[in-house]
Amino acid sequence: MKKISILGSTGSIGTQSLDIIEKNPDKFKIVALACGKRVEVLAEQIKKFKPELVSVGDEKGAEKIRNEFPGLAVYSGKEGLIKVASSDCDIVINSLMGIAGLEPTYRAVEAGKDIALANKETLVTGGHLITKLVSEKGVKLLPVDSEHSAIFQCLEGNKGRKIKRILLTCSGGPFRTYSLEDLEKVTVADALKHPKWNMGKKITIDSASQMNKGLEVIEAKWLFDVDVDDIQVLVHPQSIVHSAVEFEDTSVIAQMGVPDMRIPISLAIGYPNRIPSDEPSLDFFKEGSNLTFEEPRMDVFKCIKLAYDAQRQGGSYPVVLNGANEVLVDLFLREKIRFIDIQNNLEKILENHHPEFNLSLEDVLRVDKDIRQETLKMLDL
Ligand code: MN3
Repeated sequence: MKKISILGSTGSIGTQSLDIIEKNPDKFKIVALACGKRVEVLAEQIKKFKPELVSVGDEKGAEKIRNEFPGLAVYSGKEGLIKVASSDCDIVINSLMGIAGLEPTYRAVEAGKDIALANKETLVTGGHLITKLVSEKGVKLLPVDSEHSAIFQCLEGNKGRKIKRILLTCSGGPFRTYSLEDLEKVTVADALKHPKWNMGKKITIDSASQMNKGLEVIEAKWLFDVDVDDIQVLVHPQSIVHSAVEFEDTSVIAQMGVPDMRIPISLAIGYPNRIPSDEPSLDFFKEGSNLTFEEPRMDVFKCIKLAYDAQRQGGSYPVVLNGANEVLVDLFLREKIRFIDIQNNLEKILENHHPEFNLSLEDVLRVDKDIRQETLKMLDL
């Protein structure tokens, strides 16, 4: 029986994780849950999964839960996230959004917990800190991101073998075939329609701008200890090949399946076991019959190139890339800027950045806070 705590239990990954846990009561038990604002959803989860402690985004929400569940340990804010991250569990699923996931991941690893990581921003901003701590503590860092779960699976049984390239697949998002001019006319509603994956708003916009793939390149660099220049992005609109690894002899091993996040979640929380699924198998004569691969168009979708450059330069660049992107995505969702302004502004911000190196956790959080303010100031907002 594995004891599990979830950061972000009411989001897309959180609820799908709970689906799996509910279907496998002999394998998993919930210890702690943390949510942001969806207090009603959390209340339902508490009734069903009976956690020992919970955390809510703010005190107002925490008060509601305390009134409804007297005797339950209820926390809020960052302190609450850290309580859940270091609760009495075997594995923490981190599906928080954005850099808010970094410190809870750090504290969970510090407390000796295995991590099922769905929060890629953790590694984009603090990859150097987390990977070092993970090896010091001897815990497992298990990717939930479908591409990274694929790479992880391709590498199983190949320990110590030299990787020639990682082939990171990318659906291309809803604007895959657009020109720069077309991107100027994109609306929030257009950008929220992802052709293959149903996800939270931030990651859906990141998929539309292809920044999601840029962040995933950096995530893969840290998870698999490779140079970003040994990672090739393959645009693969069918989302059937979830990623692949090429070895020294040019042999390529790929992982395939239907696009369903419950598969990588199951593997991460069930590891080293696979959890049986009653979902239909991949039909090679239907959705698997026409698999295509294209080169990424980095002249149009500049975010991927900006991410490669930021990681090549290192230091505070990836932190700035991530922090400014989070602010710009939020501004786009609130219709304060156009879709194309996300990448245009990011390009400017990274060009003007004066980097710092050897960042501690505190440094990362400070650089992030500063770039958020600077981004708003630059845009007069
Ligand atoms: Mn992904």
